[in-house]
Amino acid sequence: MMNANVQSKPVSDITDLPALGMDAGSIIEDFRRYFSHTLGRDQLSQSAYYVYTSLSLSLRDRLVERWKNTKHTYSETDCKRTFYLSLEFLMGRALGNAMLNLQVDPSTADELKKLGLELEDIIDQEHDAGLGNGGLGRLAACFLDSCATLQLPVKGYGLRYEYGLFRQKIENGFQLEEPDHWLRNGNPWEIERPEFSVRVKFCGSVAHYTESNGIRRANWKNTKDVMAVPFDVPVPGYRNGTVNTLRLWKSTATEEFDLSEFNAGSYAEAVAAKNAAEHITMVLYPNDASENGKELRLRQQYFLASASLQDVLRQWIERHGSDFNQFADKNFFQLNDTHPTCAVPELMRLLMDEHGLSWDKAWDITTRVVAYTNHTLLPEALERWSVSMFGRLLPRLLEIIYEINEQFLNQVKARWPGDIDRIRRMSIIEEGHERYIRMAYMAVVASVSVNGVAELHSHLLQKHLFHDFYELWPEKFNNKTNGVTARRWMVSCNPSLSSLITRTIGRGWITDMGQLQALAPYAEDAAFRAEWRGIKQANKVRLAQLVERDCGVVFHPDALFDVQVKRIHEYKRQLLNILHAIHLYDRIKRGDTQDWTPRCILIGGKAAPGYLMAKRIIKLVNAVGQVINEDPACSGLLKLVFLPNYRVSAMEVICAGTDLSEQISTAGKEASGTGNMKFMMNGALTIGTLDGANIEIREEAGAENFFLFGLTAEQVEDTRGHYNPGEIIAADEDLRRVMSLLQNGCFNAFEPDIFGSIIQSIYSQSDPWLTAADFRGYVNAQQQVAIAYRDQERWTRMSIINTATSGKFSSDRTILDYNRDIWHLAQVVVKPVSIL
Ligand code: 26W
Repeated sequence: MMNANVQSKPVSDITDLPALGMDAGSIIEDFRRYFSHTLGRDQLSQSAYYVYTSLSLSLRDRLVERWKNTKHTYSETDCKRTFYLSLEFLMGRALGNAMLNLQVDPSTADELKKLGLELEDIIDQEHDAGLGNGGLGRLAACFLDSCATLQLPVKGYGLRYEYGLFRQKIENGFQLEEPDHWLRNGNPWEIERPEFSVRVKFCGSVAHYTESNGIRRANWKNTKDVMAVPFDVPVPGYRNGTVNTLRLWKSTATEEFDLSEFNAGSYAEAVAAKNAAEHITMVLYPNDASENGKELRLRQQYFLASASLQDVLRQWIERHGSDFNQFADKNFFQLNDTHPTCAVPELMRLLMDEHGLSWDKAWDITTRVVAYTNHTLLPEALERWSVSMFGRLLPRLLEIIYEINEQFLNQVKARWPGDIDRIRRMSIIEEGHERYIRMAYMAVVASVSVNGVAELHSHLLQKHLFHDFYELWPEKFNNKTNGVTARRWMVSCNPSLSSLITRTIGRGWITDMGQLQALAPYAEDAAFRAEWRGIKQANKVRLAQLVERDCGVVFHPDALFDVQVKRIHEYKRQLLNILHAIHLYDRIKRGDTQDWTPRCILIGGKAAPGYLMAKRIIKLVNAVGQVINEDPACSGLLKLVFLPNYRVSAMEVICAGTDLSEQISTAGKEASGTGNMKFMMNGALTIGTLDGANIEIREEAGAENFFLFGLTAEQVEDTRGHYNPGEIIAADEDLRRVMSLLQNGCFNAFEPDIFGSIIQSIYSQSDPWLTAADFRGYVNAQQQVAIAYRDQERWTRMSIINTATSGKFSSDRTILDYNRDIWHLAQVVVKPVSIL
């Protein structure tokens, strides 16, 4: 292991260099040197990937200057910091973002052209950093962008998965998963920092002893240790000199681990042990909203929590020694869902066992520095770890959790004496045949703040999942409606719309999205509308090219582009969308096409590999799409495609070219949604239920600019127990015909019965997603969409109003709310590079 202390006295600072030029000439010069000298390439080996790497390195150098300034400034000012702990960071591509936020001279593109290189093509070479599943991971990435832009000292901590979320291939309409070895060609955006490696303990046993001063201590011994090696990724703020850090941990074997086995003559076992250590950060778990209790996943969670906390404590001790009195005033940890909740008992352990604090002192600190964000109400997504597995892997943590629970339950008993049922309900340990640790309850008990991610969701948390806790500690609970960053989701992915907006209302909106309001009056300006429409049209052409390349289907840009992209899940009801597509097909086949609005439907998203129903839904989209797209009767009227391998970089093209955003989850099930916000700010109209942030989107845009349908969350709850889809289907001729087409094998002539389970689920009286119940409302709302779209002037007005009223959904607003209510960080201005 590299020694951090190998330093002779410096004669002068070897890093004291003149600032790098930000002009196109300097950037291109560095780019050429990287290409030719560092990577050793020439004209003949001008593979596009080396070009991408060279340009990235050239920009990274410029980031590094600002990065060092930022670290230096944070350290000098000894400011309070927040650490955002997350098992997922869905960063997507970095190059375009770095160029935007660094304000690279626009003529750089022209200079590249002179070398025969297209900037767009270079940017397109970058492999998405897909270290997340969906909403929760992308939210973490948007938050980092906002924190850096708002000049808040926030550091992300995550895992450096060797394999990100799987690549999705479609074969014969079925999803196939392929490993995403995203680091294969190297990653110019990370810097390895082996000097800050830390040791993480697993397994072993705990011995208790009494010190000479009478204090009881625990010794966690005979552990199997794994090293955590940090890799830092720069997170640039928007043109403000701040570059924050995302620190990702990679697991490796300890040196002595190998050695001891090797000396015993077990070479093969030694290598196997090394493998086991390296497995921890090998792959991202591809489950979105369903927990499967796998041991390796718990290892990942503890590995992140322990490595990150040790890293923070090391930095604390370097500066403050072992005096932890001010620790809670200077540090804060935000837990992105329960996934990093091992941080609670681990912080207790480190403070007590490693730094000698008493239980009470450690608990006082822990409960002042942790906050928890919940991202889902779905019961199958709530993390529970079996006590027996947890105890084998993390025996010391289990002891601490039991102690936390005992003290907590004493509080409950004091407040509600004799209420045995309440004790059972609230216990962090779920009793039963097998005992489980309820991670969400532990997070609530330890946190100063518990928040949901949209108004409705936060309300439902208080009403149901955490109701008992809300009664005990109402002051802990709050809402933080999600947001997304306008830098990636407008400026960079929709440059023509952004420049029209900037020409019209100035550039302030990029860091203060509320200013988009000023666009509203232009909805009444015919010339402005024409320009707006022209830009949307061009973006639709770009989206159509993507669809043609990846699906082999031609989308006509005059048609209504109707898009649903998100993880495939029954609660998100891609199935309802398909039923509508079949209904439109049925109308075409029976000649009901008067006043038809041509429509191109795009559905995309990944299914968890073990989620069979979701995978069957993908097959259904492809099957229905094939019939529709091949039927000459549909030509010019209707298309339906499934876009394979939906990911961040695809969404950048999709959201700019979408007319209609599908947000059709069963009310009460989608915590917030964030795709809905990306579509809205890019001028798409929403068809949606009163779920998640849709409610707030409709409030902001106005009911007249939103296509609403469906049961409310309350009605959904009330329907339980007396839902009769058979009756609904029988009573609705359109739905009856749709079901017949499905049942008669119209879409699976050569694969009998493959959609049986789907058909059954729609007919089931216990269908939790109430697909049949919302069919009529959905079809009617879609009819309103079709009418509105035929009046292009009206549609464009509504589109402009949607963008103009999307300011609330900036992640800058969300982060300011977190900071005002929870983190209380001071803004730290970093001195610009040039004047140092
Ligand atoms: C452990 C298995 C697992 C994995 C991921 C359980 C739960 C999750 C996440 C909570 C799923 C998720 O991404 N939730 C989404 O979070 C977004 C950001 O807050 C919300 O916008 C989405 O509505 C919510 O589904």
